[in-house]
Amino acid sequence: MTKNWGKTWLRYERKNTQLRYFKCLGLGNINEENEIIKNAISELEMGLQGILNVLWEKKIYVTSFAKIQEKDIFVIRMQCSENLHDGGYHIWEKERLYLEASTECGILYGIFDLLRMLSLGKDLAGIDVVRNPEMPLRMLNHWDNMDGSIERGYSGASFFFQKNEILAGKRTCDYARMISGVGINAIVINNVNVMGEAKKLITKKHMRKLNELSTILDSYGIKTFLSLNFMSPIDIGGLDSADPFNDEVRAWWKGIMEELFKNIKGLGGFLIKADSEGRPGPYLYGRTQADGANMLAKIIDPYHGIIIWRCFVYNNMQDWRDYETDRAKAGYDNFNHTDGEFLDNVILQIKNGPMDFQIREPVSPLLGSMRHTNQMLEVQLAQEYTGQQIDLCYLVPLIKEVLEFRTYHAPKDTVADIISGKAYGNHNTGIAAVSNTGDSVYWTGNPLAALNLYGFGRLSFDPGLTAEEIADEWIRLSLTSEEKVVSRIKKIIEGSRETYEKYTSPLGIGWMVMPGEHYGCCVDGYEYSRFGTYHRADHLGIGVDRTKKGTGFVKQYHEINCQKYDDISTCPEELLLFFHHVPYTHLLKTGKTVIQHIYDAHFEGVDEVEHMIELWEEIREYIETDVWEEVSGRFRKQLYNAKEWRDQINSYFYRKSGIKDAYGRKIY
Ligand code: GCW
Repeated sequence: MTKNWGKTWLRYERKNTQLRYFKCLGLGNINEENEIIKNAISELEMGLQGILNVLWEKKIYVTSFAKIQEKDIFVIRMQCSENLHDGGYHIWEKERLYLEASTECGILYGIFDLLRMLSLGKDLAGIDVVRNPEMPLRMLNHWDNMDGSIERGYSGASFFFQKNEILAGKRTCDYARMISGVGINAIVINNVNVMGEAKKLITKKHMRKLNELSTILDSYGIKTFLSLNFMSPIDIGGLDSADPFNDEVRAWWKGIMEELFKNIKGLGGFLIKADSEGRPGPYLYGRTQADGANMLAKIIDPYHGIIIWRCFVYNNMQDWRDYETDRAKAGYDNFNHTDGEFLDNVILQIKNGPMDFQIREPVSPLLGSMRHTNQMLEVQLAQEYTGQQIDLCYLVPLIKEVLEFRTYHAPKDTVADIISGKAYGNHNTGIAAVSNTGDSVYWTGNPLAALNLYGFGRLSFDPGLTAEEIADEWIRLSLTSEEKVVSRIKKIIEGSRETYEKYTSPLGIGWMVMPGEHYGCCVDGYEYSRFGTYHRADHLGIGVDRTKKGTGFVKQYHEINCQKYDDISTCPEELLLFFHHVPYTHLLKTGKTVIQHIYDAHFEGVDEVEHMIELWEEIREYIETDVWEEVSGRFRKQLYNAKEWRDQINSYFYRKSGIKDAYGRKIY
């Protein structure tokens, strides 16, 4: 079962470069008893042996910098310096190779980077790099349930929970290694929808095992977070209220938190989904979101705990006949007016788009609009609406688009500036991704989906990396470094997001998926639903009018973006139908009508999947058989899916509009 398990990008395969280094090692003023350092050194040991075939000689360890001997040519030391933030490191070569960091995590990340560079065959001669993580919190959110299932999980069962018990062991270690290897420093282990046994995760019942798990994570510099149920005082505390202003409620939480922080090593804090999709919250008691978050934040402040409060608050009981209410407006409407009310150890977690992880959405207008409130970005690696790890969809380009989006709210105004703390000078900020992992032998079901996990981590550390650089690294570390194969795989991956977009819902309108499961086409699946997810297509046109004259959603953006989206001539065309209702005959900048664009994109999308499959066929002999076959099987399903989407969408809009395809292709 475990052929590839745990290897992914930490394969450490043989490279015949740089042999002159690493004959021995000088450990400077490093505490060798520290668990993170122990793991860092054992990683180095494993890596050097794998990559360079250099054997580790423990006997030449020295414990103080002064005692480093002439022959020690790799020096690791702790050094406080203004240039080095928590997790940052400096690697340079001057006769010897040096690694310096001001924290244990910095040493760990530095070693991972060094091994990555060696694995990639980089020349370390003359190297001099200082690398600091850009985002303070670099987090994965697991939507794992205690029965072992994973909400929106497409990679098998949970490796944190099974049959209502916590799992902690080899797989946890391998996971921790893998994600700390790309700079992840926090994870939420349980689903934001806290149900069943998970409600008891904060009680004594699970404490010992939870500590075992968090201790492993902590030894890789990863903080453990738990999702909380705001109703816990009632559900498990036996109280008759969960009102944040109720003294008994507060006292109850205080007791719970004291126990947790006393007993769980590396506990970072909590993630809360409240007043959202049926999960109750402070609104139930006429309190604000800030009232709810602050009540908990105050209690855990003495332990340096953090409350991450999700902004996914919207009316999920909407009437499709109602053209006034606009779900896209909900995040901003619920939170923006409370700017400045949240305590400093609260972070608002905001999904990248105002709707819900569609293949194309504008950036949430809430990002950056609250100058006096900590914010972090939430993206989704689990491809709920983007192919469910069957269809290939490289998400780094999407995430980068979000990070580079200019909000105009501050002199440094991109989303990356806001969530790294540069825009407003705050420290409690960061980025979180809904994880795409599970107990699959490849971690991510589709072996190629591991690139999204890798890429997310690398970006959270260094958003300046390009999507191409990230893909290149990952392919070489995980699959092959054979040049002609690397270039073919890059071709397959590069445009995969656009390909997916082409054969699914057009021009930013989103949805059109099978209700509930969210895979596969169903054009009207969400058209008459209660979720606020409409395309508003009739025989004349399609799109949601979110302009000033429509729902007014555009007004939530800074004036510059507001104008851009409001004016149909400046609105980016890939988002046209998100912001405007247009006739099918509306002309795009390409000179095509909207309807012709829909037809063309859908035919192209399928052609592109066929091309991906051809490229994958060509490299068969260069890829490990099981990996090749696994991916191949998924490509076949993707092709089937793409054809279904193409034919259903094209037929649907042909039937609605009565307008023929200019090229007379087959439409049903
Ligand atoms: O889109 C919805 C998903 C739910 C998820 C929710 C959320 C965890 O379909 O499965 O619940 O988003 O983000 O809270």
